[in-house]
Amino acid sequence: MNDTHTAPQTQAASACDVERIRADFPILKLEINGKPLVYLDNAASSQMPQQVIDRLVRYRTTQHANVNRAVHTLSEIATNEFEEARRKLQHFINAREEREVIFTSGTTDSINLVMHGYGRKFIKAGDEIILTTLEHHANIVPWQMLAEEKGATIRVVPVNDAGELLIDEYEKLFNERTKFVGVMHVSNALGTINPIKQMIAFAHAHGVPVLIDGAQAVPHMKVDVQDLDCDFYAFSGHKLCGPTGIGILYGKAALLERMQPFKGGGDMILSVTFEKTTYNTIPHKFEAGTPHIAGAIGLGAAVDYLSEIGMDAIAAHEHALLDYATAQMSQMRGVRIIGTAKNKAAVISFAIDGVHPHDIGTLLNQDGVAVRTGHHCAQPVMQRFCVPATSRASFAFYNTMAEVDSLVAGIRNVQKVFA
Ligand code: C6P
Repeated sequence: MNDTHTAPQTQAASACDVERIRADFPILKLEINGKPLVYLDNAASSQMPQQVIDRLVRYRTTQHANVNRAVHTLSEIATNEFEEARRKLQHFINAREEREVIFTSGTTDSINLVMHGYGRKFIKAGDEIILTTLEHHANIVPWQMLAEEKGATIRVVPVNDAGELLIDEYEKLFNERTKFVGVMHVSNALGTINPIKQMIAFAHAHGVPVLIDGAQAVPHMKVDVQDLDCDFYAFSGHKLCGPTGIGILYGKAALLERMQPFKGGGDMILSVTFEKTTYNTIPHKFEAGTPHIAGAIGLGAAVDYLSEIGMDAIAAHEHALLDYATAQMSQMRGVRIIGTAKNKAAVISFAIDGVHPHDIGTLLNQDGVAVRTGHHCAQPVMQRFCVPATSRASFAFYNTMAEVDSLVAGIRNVQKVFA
């Protein structure tokens, strides 16, 4: 290891008090293959603190019933807790109204809701939808399905060699046929933070609504949907220290009201006859069937937990981890970082000369270091950088500088094995 890179004691790290935070996460005490777990796969799914686990247990053991359906005490408690969770999420992203917050099963479900609810109603033959090269498949495939159904066209914003969107090219794509923009806030494959506020303003100047895939942003920085002025914003609970199977779609009320429901069934109706059904008000119009009540309540507890630490402190600590890891890895001969945008979140995709990414992942796992290897559900990004796959270390606020050292030591070991 280069001796100049000793783990810095950043102010942010102390603001985050990482050792105290780590004590909240039982899973971080695990050993894998006889080594302390170094969990660097947070972009895939983050871990859950005891506070969220306890909240789920309390719900399961003392509060569970179906919501919005009965007058008995438990049903009232469950309904109140479920709606309280919605308010917590509203405040977390600074939505204007709680009815703008829809519980879904995750980012994928949220984007599909917009495709079915907005896209199928308002996108017509000949219309154009702008996406970017960086998008996760969740923000590509639904739009391709729509384009095929309607005879619409998808236009794609290119990226430079650093993995930054070419904003001039984005602006050139707009014309009178442009009817929708879908763009991710932070790239899961490269870590690029996209200039979405600027992109949203440009789209709005052309009367075009914008959906933001915020799956990799909300866990790592303060997101204010009113300040961004986005029309839709999607994210998942399980990347946010919450449960799997729960997520959020934020949508501006005026748009949600004009949209058609995505799924039909109980709870999303006002009245049903065989002649005609009238739909419930938002957000319930989009929440057919029994929701993931525990998931919503658990996610509410997760955002309480994160808010207590503070999203600015989280962002600062993760940035310090990114800088420290980047400084070390960029000096390692035979190691290439893919994605070197100036504005990045704490994700490092990398390749090691002569070693398949899956071998990297397997050998790192032997050292207890969990990274993801593969195309990260972003195959167009892999094609753009001419790689079949990458290895990806993705950090969270509970990671330490010492864990970065373990990653770097693991990479050296991989190089030794394949020398
Ligand atoms: N990315 C990763 O390892 P779901 O599965 O619906 O919770 O999230 C899908 C999704 C959508 N957009 C972005 C930017 C994402 O990163 C993800 C999930 C994981 O990168 C699993 S592929």
